[in-house]
Amino acid sequence: MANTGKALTGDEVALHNTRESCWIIVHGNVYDVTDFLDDHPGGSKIILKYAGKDATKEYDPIHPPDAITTNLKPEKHLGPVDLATVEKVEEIITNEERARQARLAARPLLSEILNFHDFEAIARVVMPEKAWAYYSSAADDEITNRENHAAFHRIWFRPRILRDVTVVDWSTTILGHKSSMPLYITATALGKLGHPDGELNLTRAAAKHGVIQMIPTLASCSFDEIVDAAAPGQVQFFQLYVNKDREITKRIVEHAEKRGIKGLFITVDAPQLGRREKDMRQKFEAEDPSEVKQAGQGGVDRSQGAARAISSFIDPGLNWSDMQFFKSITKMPLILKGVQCWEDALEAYDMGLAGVVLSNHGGRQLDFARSGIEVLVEVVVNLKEKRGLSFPNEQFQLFIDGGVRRATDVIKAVALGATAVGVGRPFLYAFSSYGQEGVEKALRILHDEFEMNMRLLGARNIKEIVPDMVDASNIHLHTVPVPSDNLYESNYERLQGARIKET
Ligand code: 173
Repeated sequence: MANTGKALTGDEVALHNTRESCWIIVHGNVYDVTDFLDDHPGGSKIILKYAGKDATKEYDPIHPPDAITTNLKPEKHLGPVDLATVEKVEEIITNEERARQARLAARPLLSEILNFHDFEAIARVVMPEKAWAYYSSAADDEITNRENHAAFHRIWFRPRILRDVTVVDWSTTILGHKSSMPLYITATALGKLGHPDGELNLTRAAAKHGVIQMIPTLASCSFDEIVDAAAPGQVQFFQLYVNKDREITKRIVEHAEKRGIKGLFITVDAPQLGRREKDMRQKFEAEDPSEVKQAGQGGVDRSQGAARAISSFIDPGLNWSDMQFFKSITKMPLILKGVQCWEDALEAYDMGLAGVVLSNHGGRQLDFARSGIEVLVEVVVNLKEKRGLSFPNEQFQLFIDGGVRRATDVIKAVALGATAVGVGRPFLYAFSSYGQEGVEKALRILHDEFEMNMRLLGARNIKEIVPDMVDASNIHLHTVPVPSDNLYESNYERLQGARIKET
């Protein structure tokens, strides 16, 4: 059926409610997804549940907004529906969901939240299970995920005393743009899984606190929505997943530049998405197991969790020679996100890029990749030795992300030469449990931590946070206790000691 331009009615759409003819409504538009059913990475079952109906509520949290329009041929876009004529989809609230909503309603006041760990603890129990699984999951045995945090424990301070620290100032510039702290909100996908306003929670809170937000390629809100929500003059960066189709990438990059984005962070650590088993298991439970198994033998693999399902467009062929292409299509500073050794940082410098993010993607890609803070140390040493650079450096900026939970973590990174650090999950947890106010509270917590810790360290401004203020001599030693391996250990019962028999 061709799009005639006249709005369809709910009754017309409702007729197409079978596998043979399946129409769905998303955001007031009708799509014929009959031929797409078997290609849907999330399986056909979930689409058929909404056949002939409005699927917007189910669609929104787990798809980037343009997923349906880019995946379906234009002739399958059947045009608008008169929403007044569409029957509301009856929401079935499970007992589990009811219990979750009760926990959400009973969450502590924001004033009782003292640190980032508190947000995480609350998020874990108030988020929908699927959303928690997706955000918190990491690759394989999640060793790198834990190491990201643990690595900061191997760095200790050497504070200076008897300096007048009445006034302390931790504001800085990132890629030449003012930031109230040496920290930015890094890119994380699918914000609406955690909260209906998704990434806009971050944009609005960032505006109030003068921090920079990096907009993800795979946001739940559209790129333009996020840019439109920014306050006048608010600085935003953009994280790019490079599409196999370079024309699409070119369009995205040019659009970002036109909309005023101030830095392009090209993700280079995800030619294939890592195995996040917590996320994958959700999928197994949600789908008809026979369908999942079948998919293993050819066809669309539906066993891979939410992230993998929507990442197939990412180009594993991306390589160094593509950098020339990026230089030719944009004047935005180019930064590689996901560099994991000094050799690649040096290469990026030699290519004239603006910087690198030393990152392992929040432990979500290669398990046993080292932490960003550890890699920072070797990058600073080698770029000094081989190119005479000192850090922080205006021309070639070093960033790290992963495991940051305290202002002291940020201060350690700055002391070791980073311009700024990225923080991802903690802000997701903050808005998943408290919306925009949660993110604002998280930023206020950091503010207070910076003020106190800079005083205690004897650093009055960012320039005074120098390498001599930290002892990172153990950073490369991975001899800290191996984090307990919960997956393995939970399979075993504890040995019992002598016990008094109950009578
Ligand atoms: O870490 C991620 O989950 C991620 O970067 C991603 C990539 C592709 C699709 C969704 C998320």
